[in-house]
Amino acid sequence: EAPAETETEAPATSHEHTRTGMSKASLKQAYIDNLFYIQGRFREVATPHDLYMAAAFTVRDRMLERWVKSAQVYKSSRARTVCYLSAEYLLGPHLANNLVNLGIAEVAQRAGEELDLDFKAILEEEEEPGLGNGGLGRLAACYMDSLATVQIPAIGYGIRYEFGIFDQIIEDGWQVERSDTWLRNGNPWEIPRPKISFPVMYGGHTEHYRDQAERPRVRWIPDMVISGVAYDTPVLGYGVGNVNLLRLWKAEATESFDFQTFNVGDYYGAVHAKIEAETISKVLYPNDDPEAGKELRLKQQYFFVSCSIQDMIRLHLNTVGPLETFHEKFVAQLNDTHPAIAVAELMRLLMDDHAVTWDDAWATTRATFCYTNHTLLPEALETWSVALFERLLPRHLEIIYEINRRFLDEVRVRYLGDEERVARMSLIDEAGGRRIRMAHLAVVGSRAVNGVAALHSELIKTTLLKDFYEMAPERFHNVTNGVTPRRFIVVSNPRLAELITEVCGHDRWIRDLDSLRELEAHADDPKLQARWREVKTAAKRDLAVWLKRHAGVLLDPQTMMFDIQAKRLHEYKRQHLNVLHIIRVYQRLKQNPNLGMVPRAFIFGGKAAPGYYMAKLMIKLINAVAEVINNDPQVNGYIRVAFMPDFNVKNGQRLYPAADLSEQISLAGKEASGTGNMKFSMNGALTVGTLDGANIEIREEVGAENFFLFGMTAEEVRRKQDEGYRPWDYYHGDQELKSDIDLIASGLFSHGDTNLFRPLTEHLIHQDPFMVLADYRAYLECQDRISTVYDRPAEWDRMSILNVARMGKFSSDRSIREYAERIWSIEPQPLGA
Ligand code: GPW
Repeated sequence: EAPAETETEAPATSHEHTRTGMSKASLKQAYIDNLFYIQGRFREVATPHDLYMAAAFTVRDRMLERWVKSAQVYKSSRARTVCYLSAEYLLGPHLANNLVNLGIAEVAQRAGEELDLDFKAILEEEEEPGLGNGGLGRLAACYMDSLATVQIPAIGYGIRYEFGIFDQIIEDGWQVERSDTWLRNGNPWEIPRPKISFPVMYGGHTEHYRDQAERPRVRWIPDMVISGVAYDTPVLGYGVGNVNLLRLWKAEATESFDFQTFNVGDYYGAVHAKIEAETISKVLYPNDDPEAGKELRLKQQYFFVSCSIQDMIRLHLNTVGPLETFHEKFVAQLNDTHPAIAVAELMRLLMDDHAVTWDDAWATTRATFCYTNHTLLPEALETWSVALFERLLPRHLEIIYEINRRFLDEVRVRYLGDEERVARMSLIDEAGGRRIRMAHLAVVGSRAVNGVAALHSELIKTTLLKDFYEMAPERFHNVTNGVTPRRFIVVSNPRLAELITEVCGHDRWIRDLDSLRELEAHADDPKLQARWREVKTAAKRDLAVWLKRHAGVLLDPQTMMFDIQAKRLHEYKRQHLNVLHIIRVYQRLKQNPNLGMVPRAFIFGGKAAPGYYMAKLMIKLINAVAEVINNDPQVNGYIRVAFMPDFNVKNGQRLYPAADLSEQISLAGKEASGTGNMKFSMNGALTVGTLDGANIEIREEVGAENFFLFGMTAEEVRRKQDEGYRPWDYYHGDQELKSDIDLIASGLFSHGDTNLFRPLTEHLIHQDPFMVLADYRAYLECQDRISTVYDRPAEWDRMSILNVARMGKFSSDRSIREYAERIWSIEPQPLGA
């Protein structure tokens, strides 16, 4: 319950008590102080942004003592520490989350009211750090929250992109990208650490020499050196004293390098070098999968990896000491292959800078890293051309060659004469232009490898990394993804959180999500069902208001089922399958306007990679269908279509609470896990989904009877592909399917233009790599069952309550505990709040 409303403070024994008390009175005083002394404003002339900044500083001040204390305790106890290496952190707004994790959300709200502040407006004012593309980056952010909450000492390392994921606007139905200027007004959550900076080298050549002890050594003479400067953000655990560190690197020109150029009188050259250096952390690559061969991207990866590993070595030498114990102090988790160059970088630093032998360096390296794979899609598997490596990272190329030479010798000895296997397992793909396989580097350089959902981890073992699994099965694991209930229930759906707390009689569930099971006993209670429905309807009303304003679409939260698909636009995620269903319902309604059907709002959100033509065309198609349907008075009382612009964390928090139905309809075997599926379900949406990724485990947990399943299994997909899939046959074999696709092709949704969507319809009929047509009929039948059940509120509400009650497994706290126990061998370091 709410903290006692005391106006007295504990004795002034520390900074926290003299300056940063948690009482309402202290919060009010601090807020007014910050508004004046930090923003330099009287209340009367403060802008909304000033008001937000004062709130942010008020909260940040309250995190610092715990942060400094955590660092102190971790240092003196020489605690084993996880370093999470990730090119992306999709953090979302900090303010509300930090209030919740500090346990002062309610008292702060009351303080705000007494100061006559519009609390909601202040929260809205925050510009979110969008330093990620989608699931992978958001997972990193959830894991940072859970690491702190389950009290594991951790540092998140990444890049402080000046421009994060682009802002999406919709013009004439098309996605238009605008650059994300999140730092424009300053970032109150970060603390720059100009003294924590490291040189990062590129290019040049290597020299082999003998040191004073006549040992063979290598020196890398680069032709460019830049420096990485640390920017630190505290990450607070929920209801605990632990505060972990998110350390993001900003690229700058090195002073010495500047001066060198400056001294020979080349002023413009020096300025140019500065700009070139700063380019490295300028912008996030907006793709879910790698764009082939982009040199700047490789520079970014190496940039943050090199800074991070140098920082780890510095910390180790400062605290524990000898490098032989490096792997006992640190475990480094590679978030996909984006940081995989870390394997070669740690080898290089140990050998070249610290004179460690190859064998010792290799033992340390392999004991330090663990690798998480997040995809099986061939186009998303990262490779870099050997030529580019040679130019940019010549020393790393030598090291990778040597790792490979030694590794392939092991393979040869183990599998005598099997040269095909050797070629398959090589770190170098020799076919068609030599390329470095980053996943192989990550596997060979790691102690453990894991997938992100049970099915995905199985497929890793039987397909992508089969040969590696056969050689060392004990190194392969599964850790099913999770999401943080703090952000995705407490912050985003306060009404639901309050209702759950009331029904359970405690708020322990926020850190022990399994205890949501206590809701099960009440699933059939009509009184709870009525309130449950009220909470859902209120969230739908909020979303409807927002969508009216930002998408110009009017939805009826009272009568309509909110059917939502929100995720990156991708053919494998099959937003077009959803669209085919909408068109089917539309045609049915046109044929029979008196069809008594459950009214539905079809809501989409998601960004397309700027260079992904088909994904952008899918956005246009959704908006084109929306335009026709929303303006057709014959149907628009029953169905409406809305595209939420700029789906990001903030806007996601508006969607999840408002969903009745969650669309998780990727082709089986393609979505490694999915995490949106969990966020929706936690907020009481029922799922229509395939047996893909974590959907399978969600269905297992909530019970098959509380999940709307359709479509082929991964096994059936594989078989059909082997037999030779012919979408053409489905198109001609199903009248309704044909007529839905033909309606798109007819120009109905494109003002008569029969060319606009042709690439999409033709691709479906002739290629259909994600088997939309094969799953179409099953999807429609499933959707009809869904409408039937939605018409029986008691049944639906019961299912919704049971979904929430059984979501315990999908807390990222559980995922982190599994990593800690099974992969990292690391113990919590409890610190009291
Ligand atoms: F290609 N994922 C992502 F595997 O969001 F690297 N971006 C990416 O670049 C990749 C994966 C990568 C997603 C997966 O698609 C999703 O299924 C998964 O839930 C998520 O990563 C977190 O594991």
